[in-house]
Amino acid sequence: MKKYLVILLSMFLATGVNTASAENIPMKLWYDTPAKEWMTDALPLGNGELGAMFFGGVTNEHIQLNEKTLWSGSSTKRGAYQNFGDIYISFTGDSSYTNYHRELSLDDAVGTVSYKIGNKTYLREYFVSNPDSVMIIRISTPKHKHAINMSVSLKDAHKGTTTVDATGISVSGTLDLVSYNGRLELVAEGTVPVRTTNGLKVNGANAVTLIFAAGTNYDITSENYLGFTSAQLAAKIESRVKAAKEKKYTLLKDRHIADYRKLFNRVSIDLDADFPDIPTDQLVKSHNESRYLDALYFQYGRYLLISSSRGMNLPNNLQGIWNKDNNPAWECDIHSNINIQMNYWPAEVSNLSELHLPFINYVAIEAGRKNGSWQKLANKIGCRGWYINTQNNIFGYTDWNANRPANAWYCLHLWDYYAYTMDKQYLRSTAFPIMKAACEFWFDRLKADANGKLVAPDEWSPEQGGWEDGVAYAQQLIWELFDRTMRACNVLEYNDNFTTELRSKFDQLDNGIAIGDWGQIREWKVQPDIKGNEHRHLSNLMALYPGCQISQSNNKDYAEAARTTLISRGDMGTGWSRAWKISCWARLGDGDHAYKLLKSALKFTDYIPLSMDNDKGGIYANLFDAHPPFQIDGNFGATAGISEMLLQSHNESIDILPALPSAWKKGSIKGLKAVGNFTIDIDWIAGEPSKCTLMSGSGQPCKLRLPNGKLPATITTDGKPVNYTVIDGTVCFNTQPNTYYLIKL
Ligand code: FUC
Repeated sequence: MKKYLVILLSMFLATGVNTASAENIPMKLWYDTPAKEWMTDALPLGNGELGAMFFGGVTNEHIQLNEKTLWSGSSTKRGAYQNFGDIYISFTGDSSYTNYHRELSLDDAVGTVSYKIGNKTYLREYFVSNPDSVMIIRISTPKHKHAINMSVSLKDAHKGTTTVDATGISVSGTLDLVSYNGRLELVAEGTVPVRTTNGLKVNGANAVTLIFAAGTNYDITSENYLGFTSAQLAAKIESRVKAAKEKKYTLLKDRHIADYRKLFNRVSIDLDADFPDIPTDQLVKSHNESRYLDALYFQYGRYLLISSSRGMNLPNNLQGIWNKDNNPAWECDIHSNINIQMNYWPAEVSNLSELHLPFINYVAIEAGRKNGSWQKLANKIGCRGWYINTQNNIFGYTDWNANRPANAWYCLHLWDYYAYTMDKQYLRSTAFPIMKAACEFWFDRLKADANGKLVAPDEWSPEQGGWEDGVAYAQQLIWELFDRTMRACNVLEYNDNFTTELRSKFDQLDNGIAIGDWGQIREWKVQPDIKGNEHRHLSNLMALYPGCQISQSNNKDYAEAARTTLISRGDMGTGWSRAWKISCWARLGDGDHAYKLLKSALKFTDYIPLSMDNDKGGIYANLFDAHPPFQIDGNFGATAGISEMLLQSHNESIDILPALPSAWKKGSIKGLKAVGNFTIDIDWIAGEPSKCTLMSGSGQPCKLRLPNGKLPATITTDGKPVNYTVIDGTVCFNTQPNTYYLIKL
């Protein structure tokens, strides 16, 4: 009964575009109390650039704000990602409330808070719109007039200027380099706002709409990272607010939901779980076995990516775009030795390819500069090309340990976008020049060891041990870079001296995989691998995931050694480390062990201080991943890991349900993407696939592998049978572009 009430309530709340249907279980986080802590309880909203965390307090509401480019620092100073400020709303009148409900709907990216005071229901709705570039907060009492009495203020998180006028509050200022501007506009229905010392007040309004816009004059395409003057910036923000003010609230909301659903609705997951009738915080604390939570957590990663990675050519940072501190952990930066890459692991497979571009374009712009900091680093050690250090701000400043192999790692992302979309033009003009420059760096840098093998001198295995030649981390990543660049040369029919050198260097390259005396993949050539070392980084398993050199089908010995290494590393770790291990176990085809890691990643915690302990990781009540503190890579890593359990396509073939855990007996996943621009729906029953639909986007030949060497009963397109051959258990058939294929089992 309760379940249907909840579904009906969400249908009521989701006005407009597309109401949630009764068959679809709502995907939402919900609570029966306001948030206490920013990090563990408040709920995130965002449009890729503008972020907000709402608390949902009844008498005092707090909404903390972020803008993706608000950084202190410059091209010569590290700085940190900053808080933008806070909106505070206080409501006057009776404060004894009942029926409190706070939620974040992943189906429409709208937050709501509702409660009753006396016979009046108070409703608040919150969203950050991508089409209108503003945050909207709507406060109403649906069945009552003149019931809203409130005052609002906007607090700048820096020492800028705040001005209040008849309809809004503006803040502006300058940090080390960038200037910022924000405006909060208040639209009251049934009354007019009155100015107070630090904000605005309304008495007896029927409804209030708050519109917030913010920005900085940052511009990554310009040499000094600044695009325009602060006056131009102010005009831009002003016009955004004005344009939104001219639209009706329902129109703003419909436009937002329609835009969001175009991305979110591409993938649905059903793990045969009912909608739970307990709030999400209790679900996390008490129901670690919940299949609903597994599905919700998968979709939450997609929600967070849509909300933090659009528009601006900058990757989401260690906390996506959500950060309340001016001095956050690790500066909330672009951390290159796992974190920023993990943020993008779900992008292609979970059908959000265009959200990969903010990261890819950032790499292409920075690595493509004539004499930027990335090129200078390489030149300084006598090499062409580019590389980066571990810690990076948004102004090209890069410091802390050299992370030369990260140039290869970044290039895997550049290649993957091509591999999933088959966009040759992108490969030719955006990705290939950057991949080529990274290869040239290594042509100049690699040296021959005593056996004549090419090794990277003086490298580190993040983040442990000393520096030495030919560490597995560097060798495995360079192998993947050379492999992808060879493939790019083939696709583009690129054949010159570079290709010849690449081929020959690739032949001589130490592939970074050596099996050690206790059966492990060796991490170093000189330093010993200690059995039982549970270090969070899996730097000697780059070739298992995200790389593809180690796989069960390619080399069973390597796969077995990877298994031994993973067992030694253990099933705990900081948040992101647990998430990474989900994908590693999935690549080894061990669904139950991958599931064990997923449960380890979903372990409830409310621990906030920074800790490197392996037993402190998990998730908070708001489903943010806890390193601790909050670090968003673990959210994205888990979404990628769940995809990896259900579909893999890194090794020439498309593997259906390669690591299905026994806990997910029945279910379906619809809309995942595979290499070759295939979109795939899979249904399974009793742990076995029952039906699979494949949409070929580019007409590539299809090679399909079903679990346990199973073969299809029929393959049809438009009701007609499709001819296929079976080679070593792999089902092969040709496809036509934009055509569906139905595989019955
Ligand atoms: C790497 C990791 C840490 C942390 C930091 C932001 O240095 O080793 O665990 O995630 O990035």
